[in-house]
Amino acid sequence: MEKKTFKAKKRTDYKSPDFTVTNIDLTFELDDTKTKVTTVAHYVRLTQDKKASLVLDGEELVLKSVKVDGVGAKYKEHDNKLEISSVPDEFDLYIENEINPTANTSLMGLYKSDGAFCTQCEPEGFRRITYFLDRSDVLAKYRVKIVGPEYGCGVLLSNGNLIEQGKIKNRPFAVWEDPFPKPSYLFALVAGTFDIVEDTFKTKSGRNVDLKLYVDRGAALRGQFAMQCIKESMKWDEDRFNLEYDLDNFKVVAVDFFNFGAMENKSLNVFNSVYVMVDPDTATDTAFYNVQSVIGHEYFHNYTGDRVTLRDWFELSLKESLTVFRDQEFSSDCANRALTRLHAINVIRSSQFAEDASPMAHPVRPEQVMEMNNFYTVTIYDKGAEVIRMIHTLIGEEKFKKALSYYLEKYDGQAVTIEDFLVCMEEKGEIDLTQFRRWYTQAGTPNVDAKWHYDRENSKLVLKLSQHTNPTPDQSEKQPFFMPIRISFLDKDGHEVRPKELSFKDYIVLNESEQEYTFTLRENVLPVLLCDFSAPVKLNAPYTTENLQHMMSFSADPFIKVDSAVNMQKQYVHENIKNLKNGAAVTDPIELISSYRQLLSTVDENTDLILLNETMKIQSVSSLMETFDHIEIDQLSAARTMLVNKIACALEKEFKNLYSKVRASSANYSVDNMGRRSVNNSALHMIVTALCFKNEHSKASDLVMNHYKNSNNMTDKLQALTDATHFDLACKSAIHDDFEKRYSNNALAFDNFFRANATVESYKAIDNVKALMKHPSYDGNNPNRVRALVGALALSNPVALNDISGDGYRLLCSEVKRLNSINASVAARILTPMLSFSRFDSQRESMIRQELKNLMALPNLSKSIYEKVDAALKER
Ligand code: B3K
Ligand code: ZN
Repeated sequence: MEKKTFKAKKRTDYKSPDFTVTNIDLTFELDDTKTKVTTVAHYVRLTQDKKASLVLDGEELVLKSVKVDGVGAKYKEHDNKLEISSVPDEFDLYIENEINPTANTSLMGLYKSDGAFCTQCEPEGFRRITYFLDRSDVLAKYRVKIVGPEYGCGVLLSNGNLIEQGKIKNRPFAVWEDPFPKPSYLFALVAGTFDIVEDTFKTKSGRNVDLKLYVDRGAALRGQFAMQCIKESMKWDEDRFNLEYDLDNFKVVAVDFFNFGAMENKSLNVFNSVYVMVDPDTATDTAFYNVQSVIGHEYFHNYTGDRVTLRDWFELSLKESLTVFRDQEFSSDCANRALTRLHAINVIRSSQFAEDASPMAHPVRPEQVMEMNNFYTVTIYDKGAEVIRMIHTLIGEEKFKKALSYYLEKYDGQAVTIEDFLVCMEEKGEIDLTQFRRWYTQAGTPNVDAKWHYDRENSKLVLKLSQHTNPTPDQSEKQPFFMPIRISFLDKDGHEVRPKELSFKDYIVLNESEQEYTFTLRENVLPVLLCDFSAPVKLNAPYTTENLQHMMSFSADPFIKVDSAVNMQKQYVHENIKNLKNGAAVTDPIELISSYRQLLSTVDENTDLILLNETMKIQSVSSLMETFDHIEIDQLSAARTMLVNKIACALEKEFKNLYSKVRASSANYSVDNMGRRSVNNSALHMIVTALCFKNEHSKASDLVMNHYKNSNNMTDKLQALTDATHFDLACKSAIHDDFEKRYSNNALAFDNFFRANATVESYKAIDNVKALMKHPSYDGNNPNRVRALVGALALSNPVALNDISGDGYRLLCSEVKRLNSINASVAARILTPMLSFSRFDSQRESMIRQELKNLMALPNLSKSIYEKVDAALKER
């Protein structure tokens, strides 16, 4: 059989469109299997070439009729295009076609989600609705008429303002008009029966905005928190960036079948229900925190994305990184700054560094793309947000705000590029970002090495920094990056001292391969580097354990505090992997234990519990993996387990004390309660770890059972469920039974059950996943279920996935194969960890290669999977 290949598009091949559309009138006659779509759009020729034909995009459409200015037109349908030749310079194009929402399992275009009609058009879903210039630089005004299905329908929604509604032959209809021109990827339609949570928001200029949140019937109470978050987001964007909402209504719909988190369609955001539906009984504190962040993110897109949009998809980071930066600032201001920053750093150091080290490594602005859905990545979103944060650090808050307003005003209603944004930042930020632009063009994680010594004669501390970035598959040579390194100094008493060289700022710039800096200081002052993780790099500094302890105790910077503990953990793990291999005695983490003991002994009502919890957390296997080029997964997990056991046993008394002392005041979510519960649950986990290590399983089981019984919220229940499952305690079956009874009819709550079982750190997880795929509450077509079960094994359980039997790989690939024809985006996402086989031993490498080759041979292989597997197999 001929090998299937797909061609990549290149960023530099961008061509402005030959035609544009000024207005589009869409009519939908909804039907489960035969929805009729009628389009009348006004096209205008932009190119000088009078002979150029109009070429439109379309996929899976049944074309019925095409008319140019009311007259049947000459056209050709080929390769997902509709080509209409000899068109005038300006004309109305009439198209009638049919689509089948029920058969659409890809969840792109118009599909049915649990009875409701719903659309997802970003990036290229609109072409699955009708033939169109489905590209982000064609901005048109939309008028949308929706005629409900014959069997009736609660609400009919689209973007903008409702201008008419009524009945046509017993079928309800509604007409919506969006006054803002937009690209097709921001179009949305939702039709179904929902409960509605209603509220209003008064903007700073005094306009009332009508807010509506549409949720599953009977679930309105679980939407209350999300509604609060909408209002909070609107207020925050006014206060921090002076951005006022621009329409009289804002609608959010929660749906159960959704490929990712949510979508920022103009004034009609569509959300995965997981980021809307929360109450203390069914959702964890983390879920509440995430709802706030995602509601904020989509709302903030109204300016950064919708009002100013993208020229083409290579520019995706323009809207995503800026909006992630904005949502992080929102969570920092409205929830907790340290927690938000530490989470963001963790995403970079575990997932993004892994992506940079993988065959799919790409710059924040990629140069070539085969399937755009593969590029909604941690590099484009999260590393991109770190790049925006560096600009913010370099120019400061005031200039950043000025530059952002300038950018949004200058390009309002336009489709622009990262370059346009950077020019605004340069102009209003009074900075030259020429070299800084390498962050957008070079993939890979920079390694920064630091050295220092004290020059007594001149009373100077001399700091030497050097940077080096390893090649990535797309680029063999890397030029030095321009980055701010935030720095502070601690004297031996733990006081912060400031040299005169840093009187106006708290960072130095590293922009060469090697650089030297001098600071006028007394002797015995410790440089504290990369405060707040001021650049997305791997820092290698010769800190002694004593230095790390000192920074952990005295630095005022939450990241430095936590990172000092993390560095001690890493030192221990690295050292003991060596010891394990050489048959040498395993060392004890004495210093780490004494630092933790010290920390725990000072806990009182003034302690920042969120920070305490983050400092005490033992790094996950996934984050530890990113501190190695070559991964020895069994040794790594063994060394990590030893570390947890030793800390748990040494500090059992302290954890018991903490467990009884720190409790949340109620089941409700608040940042304070989240901090309390996180410490209480971590303490429980450590006590259970110590008891199991000492073979006192029944004591552990009693403790966990009590924790479960006494819990009045999902956060605590989930901790008990997870510990019972992971330690295989006697109480496991009682807890499982109760959890199933309570939650198996609440899909989102029950995803926790799938996740807890899929993340057992051993072969057991593979058996669990296989068994639970047959559970009555499991639905292999729903992306949330797939992510909670197979996705959790793939993305959150490297130990089981990489089990030496190869069964983890086989299980994952059989799911990828099944999903290839149902929902290729989800399939390609969960396959990601298998691409980096060259970092593993040869036995695992050859098993993975074989599985990937089998996928490659699939006759109906999707472009999404082809792109990733091809990159992985050709790398070496
Ligand atoms: N812009 C959407 C993501 C669309 C993903 C398409 N594969 C949500 C967001 O980032 O806000
Ligand atoms: Zn976004």
